Amino acid sequence: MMQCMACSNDTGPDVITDQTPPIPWDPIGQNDTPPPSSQTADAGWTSVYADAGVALRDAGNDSETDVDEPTGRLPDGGVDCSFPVDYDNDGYVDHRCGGDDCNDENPYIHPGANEACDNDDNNCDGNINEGLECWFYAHSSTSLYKIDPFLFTYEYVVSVPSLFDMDTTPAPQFKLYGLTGSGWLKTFDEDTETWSTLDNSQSSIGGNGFAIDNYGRAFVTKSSKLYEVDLQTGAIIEEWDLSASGVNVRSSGDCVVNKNNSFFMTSSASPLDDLIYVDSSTMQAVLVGNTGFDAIWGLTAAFGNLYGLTSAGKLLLINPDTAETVELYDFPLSFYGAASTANR
Ligand SMILES: [Ca+2]
Ligand SMILES: [Ca+2]
Ligand SMILES: [Ca+2]
Ligand SMILES: [Ca+2]
Repeated sequence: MMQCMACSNDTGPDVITDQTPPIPWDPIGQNDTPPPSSQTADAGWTSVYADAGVALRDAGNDSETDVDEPTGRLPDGGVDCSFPVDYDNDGYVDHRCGGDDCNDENPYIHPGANEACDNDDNNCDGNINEGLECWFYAHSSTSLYKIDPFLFTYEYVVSVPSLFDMDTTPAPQFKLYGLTGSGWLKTFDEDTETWSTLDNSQSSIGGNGFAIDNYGRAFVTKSSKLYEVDLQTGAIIEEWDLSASGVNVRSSGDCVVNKNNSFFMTSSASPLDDLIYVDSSTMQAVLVGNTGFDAIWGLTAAFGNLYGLTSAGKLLLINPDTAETVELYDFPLSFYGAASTANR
């Protein structure tokens, strides 16, 4: 049931479920009066009440009245620098109040923190992801690239041998394998930047999606079929018809295994690509949802995110729980496939 925040006759439980700030504002200079029950902060939401010019916040539990705990936040979201503001309690003062915490809303961001591959300047030195290699492999029909999904840069590495898709074995080996359309598996030597063909004459599935899970098991998708294959010989170990799950599946270009060892694939059974999850214990396909994008031919699990790459060059960020997808960048490339990173 929807809670009514503004109802004057609200005598219900002292809980609200949305995060709209309380109204009306308790004027500065008045005593710190406990707010009406309908305006008490829900858990996790910072209530801001004025008392003698100082912003205060609720102790955090929904049913409590506010506590005289200065936060340095003003009703309009601005900062009150009349005292050293360390809003996120990481020991560093907000940069807007003369400190050197470049993000005082996040306790994991402060000087001395470890830089990580993400969209943040984690150590507040003014640079994002400095000193790190934050890229994954993706390829077109002819070329292998390193794609940085945070800075949106790409670097040509070497040509590819007619690959339909590729993936990497888990760390620490982290070896790149390519799936060709006609023959079978290729491996890539990073030191010499050369491809070699495995002795894999036993199989020629000709699939278009290829993924290696966190235990080194290799999978190929083709139409509604999912195969587990031997990574050295290409021989089919087992195969499943995913349409037996009652879900209309038609592999549209790739499959991927994320850091939780969860298997996803894109499917072109709908006008725009669906995201399909395959339960590895039952091998049942589950429709997560529609991505709203066409021709997602590459999927990669990288740095905790699930990325899609389209034949039109789009880099997509896909929510694996909902299939909600946003376009991050439009590269002047045509992606055929992508590989996950050692840090999936
Ligand atoms: Ca801080
Ligand atoms: Ca911080
Ligand atoms: Ca930095
Ligand atoms: Ca970073």
